Amino acid sequence: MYRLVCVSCGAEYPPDEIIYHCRKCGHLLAVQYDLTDLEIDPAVWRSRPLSVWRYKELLPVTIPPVTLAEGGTPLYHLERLGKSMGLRHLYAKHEGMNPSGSFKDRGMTVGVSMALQLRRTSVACASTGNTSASLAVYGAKAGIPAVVLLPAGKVALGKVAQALMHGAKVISIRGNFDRALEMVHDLCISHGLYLLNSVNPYRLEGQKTIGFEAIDQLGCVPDRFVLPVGNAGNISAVHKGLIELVALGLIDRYPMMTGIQAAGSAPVVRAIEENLPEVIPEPHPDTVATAIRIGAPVNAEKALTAIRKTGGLAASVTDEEILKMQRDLARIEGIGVEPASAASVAGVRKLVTEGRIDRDEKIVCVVTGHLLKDPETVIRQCEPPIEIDADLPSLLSALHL
Ligand code: AN7
Repeated sequence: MYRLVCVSCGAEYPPDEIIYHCRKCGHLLAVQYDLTDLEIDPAVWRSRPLSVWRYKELLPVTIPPVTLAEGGTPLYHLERLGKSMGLRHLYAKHEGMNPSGSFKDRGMTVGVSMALQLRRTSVACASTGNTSASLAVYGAKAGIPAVVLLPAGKVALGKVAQALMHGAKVISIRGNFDRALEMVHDLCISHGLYLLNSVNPYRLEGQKTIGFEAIDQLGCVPDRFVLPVGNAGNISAVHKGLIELVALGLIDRYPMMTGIQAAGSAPVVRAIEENLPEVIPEPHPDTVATAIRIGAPVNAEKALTAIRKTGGLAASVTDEEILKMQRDLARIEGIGVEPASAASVAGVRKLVTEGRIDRDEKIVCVVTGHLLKDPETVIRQCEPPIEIDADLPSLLSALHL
């Protein structure tokens, strides 16, 4: 049993109402379960495969879900990279290993399942890329049409390729993500498409399972979760999941929720640093990490709470720091991620250097999307292949042998 509850004024709405904002105060809604009614046995959870659906008692879906085996992503111990920063317990949860190559699949398996449960016949989103790729994939699996709005020219190639190939109606707008989100919201309200951006409370339910899985894989609660922040949905979702685990008595403390943004797109970091009650939107966000090129994060209010309540941190990293970490993850650890994902680990490096992270902490960085999402940014950083004539002497000469 669950209901939708306004995160600000507490107004309640029935779970089958299609609503994205509180009618009384305009804030977002969250799914609230009757935790006392739930029968959750951690041994039963552990007996199921590691996946989003291991935790189905804490998810809103009651029909057979639209699923492609999402979640169950690896948690890597970054031994060498950690050592280079003086950290013994640095981990990366590689969300790029999901079906469409990003953490968004956790949200979409739940969100698109809810679209069917709520008898919606089409779905839509605005996206910096990964949400659109994921929605296209899950729309295809569900057999319903998907409409995606992208900021023209600012979406990484792999993501556009996925949205197109999986059959979404792909619209590029001459404007940024924040404007695309406003437009798709209006479209959904006026024409009944089911909106699957992170204003959708059900989608975020799927994303909270990143935290559940990491705790299960680590065998304990980490001291810190570090996430890249764009629309701030993911950091809020993971925090919400942890609140539920604490309420259920399954864990007894909170990891420090730590959000990392790109320097050119860092309204949440600014709000934390300047102790503002709310985020001031950045009108012209810009960063090489196009996934998190978001100036007006809709979940900022929840993210500020998550960071403040858990004694967490927020920090921004430059594009240079992001790209250096993308290369270091690739070459020192064999982990291929897109720039936005490298931001979380780059943030750790910066915070450790500044002495704001204790070197004994157990730290889980969420690396959110796969390297191949943005091949152009990869190619730009690397030397091109050495082209030679097809004979052995040329090969030996190219290898300086
Ligand atoms: C790789 O696809 O917003 O803070 O429209 O693709 O929950 O927004 C993507 C966001 C981090 C930020 N890493 O997560 C979209 C979109 C990657 C991402 C984020 C995104 P939120």
